[in-house]
Amino acid sequence: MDADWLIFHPNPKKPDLKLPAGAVDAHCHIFGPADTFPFAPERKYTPCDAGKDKLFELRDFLGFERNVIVQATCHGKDNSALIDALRASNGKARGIATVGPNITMDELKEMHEAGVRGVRFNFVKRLVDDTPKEVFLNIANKIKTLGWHIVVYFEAQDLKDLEPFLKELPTTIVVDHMGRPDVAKGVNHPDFQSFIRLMEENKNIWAKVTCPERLSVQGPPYDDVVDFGAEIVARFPDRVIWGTDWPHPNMKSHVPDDGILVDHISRIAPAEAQRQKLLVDNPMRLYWPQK
Ligand code: 0GY
Repeated sequence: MDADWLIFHPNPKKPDLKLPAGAVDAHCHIFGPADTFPFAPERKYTPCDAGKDKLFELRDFLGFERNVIVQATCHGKDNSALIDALRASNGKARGIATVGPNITMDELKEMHEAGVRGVRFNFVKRLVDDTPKEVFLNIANKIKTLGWHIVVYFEAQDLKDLEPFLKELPTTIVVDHMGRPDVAKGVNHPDFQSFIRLMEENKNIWAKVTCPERLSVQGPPYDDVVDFGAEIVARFPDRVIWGTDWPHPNMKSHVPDDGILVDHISRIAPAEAQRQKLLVDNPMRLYWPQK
């Protein structure tokens, strides 16, 4: 593990917020354990172990029923730890994989059978090397045939350059962490308003109203991030999902308490009807659709 790695919170508080029945933690990861699922040689960080058992324990403790596990960049394109967790979850977890240009339809179908429902395209330079847009488009055209969607991770300053590419993607798109706004600039700054406009103009674009701990300048309880999540939830109640981001890769400022993160939901989604959509109806539509 990296010398400055912060291990996830050992004993988070019990949330004050009572989650609706069937709530989904729709953004979380697992790391290793490395002796069973070694980290990828091309990784940009080496985390602590944070395996499926810990994740499922946290799910139950916080009051969630289901997880969506997103392949972490430290595992590169080897999705074995993810698949293993999905298979062990008794149908209570779905996955977002990372795949390369040579992935075959047979491999994708096998992942689908395990519970994968999408791929992630990552544009954050400190996490991954560049992938040509044609490679992503080619993957997009393969996975759309399975009804999967695409999760994209980028930072606010990169949206302008990425927008034409996002418009070419043929599936539902889910943007990680609200497009990572610089919260010091406020909700009215053109960068964040560009993201709002993007969602207004493209009905296939959803947002994860996640990671106040990552975006906050002030730290817990993340007052400076509330307006950002609240604005997106209020404007796009049917296209938002939420997740803990456990085990919180690359946090440097502090170790977030997952119970405090859950309590933050009541500030960005103050109405019960909003929370029902954010935590249950929307993620269920995306990851466990009724046939
Ligand atoms: C997140 C954010 C980060 C890391 C990863 O897959 C990853 O390594 O997503 C980050 O460092 O900002 O969504 O967990």
